[in-house]
Amino acid sequence: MQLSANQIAQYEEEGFLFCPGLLDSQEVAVLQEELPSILARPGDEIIREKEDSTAARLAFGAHLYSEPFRRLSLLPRIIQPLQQLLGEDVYLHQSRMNPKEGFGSGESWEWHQDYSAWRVVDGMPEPRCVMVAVFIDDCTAAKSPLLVIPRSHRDGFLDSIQLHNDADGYSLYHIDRQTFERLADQYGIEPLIGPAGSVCFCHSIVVHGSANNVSPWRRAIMYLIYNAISNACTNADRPWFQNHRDFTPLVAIDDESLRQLS
Ligand SMILES: O=C(O)CCC(=O)C(=O)O
Repeated sequence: MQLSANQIAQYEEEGFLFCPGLLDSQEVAVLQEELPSILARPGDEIIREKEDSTAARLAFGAHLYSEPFRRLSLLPRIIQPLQQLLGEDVYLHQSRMNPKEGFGSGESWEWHQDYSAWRVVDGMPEPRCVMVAVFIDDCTAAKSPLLVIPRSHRDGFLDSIQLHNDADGYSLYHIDRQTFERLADQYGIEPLIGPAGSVCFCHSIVVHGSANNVSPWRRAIMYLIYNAISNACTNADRPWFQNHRDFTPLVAIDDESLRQLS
């Protein structure tokens, strides 16, 4: 899939590009069916919610141990737009599934720029990477959607960050209250809402966060983080599932590959 000049301009202007229904219902069903076995894994790659250890908060690296998610990460519908947006080949720096379980188990996320941890911890030189949010479930207003501050990438990398130990083994750098208020007043806040299979290409320094999911429904999003090859990380402190060290340029697979698993 090639993005149009208008779509590229929109990404650059707003800091994100939302593509509703990029995956069809067969592809979504394959991914949804795979999810429970990923969340049930016993390893450190699964981070649990603090208040409910039966609920997963994040599942890192699923594209490395799940065939459906491996294929998802290599679809031309995803890889080609990234090559356009970044102007070069990409590798996958990190993937994380956020299942955002219902009944309040899926807790909130402080306002942050994803790039902070990659820069401070992983040594990523520039914010030349894209966070691709793939909706595994419908994301509605009731299910605590991802909230973004459009255009906030224009303020660059914010040094007003504070370390917040979010869960065992996972740190989040969130922005301070004053900066958040200024950005929200200036640019507003937008919820990312759409059916399962929608995909959002987000700039890595767009400020975002989310509230507790108090609905009874799960709201899973798979975040695939692609980095420009020339921007590879220099630190290897974090484990394989948070900071991938294979900088080989990704080659897209057949666009039917995920659907073929249904
Ligand atoms: O999916 C969400 O609710 C927020 C997750 C998030 O902000 C992140 O993983 O960086």
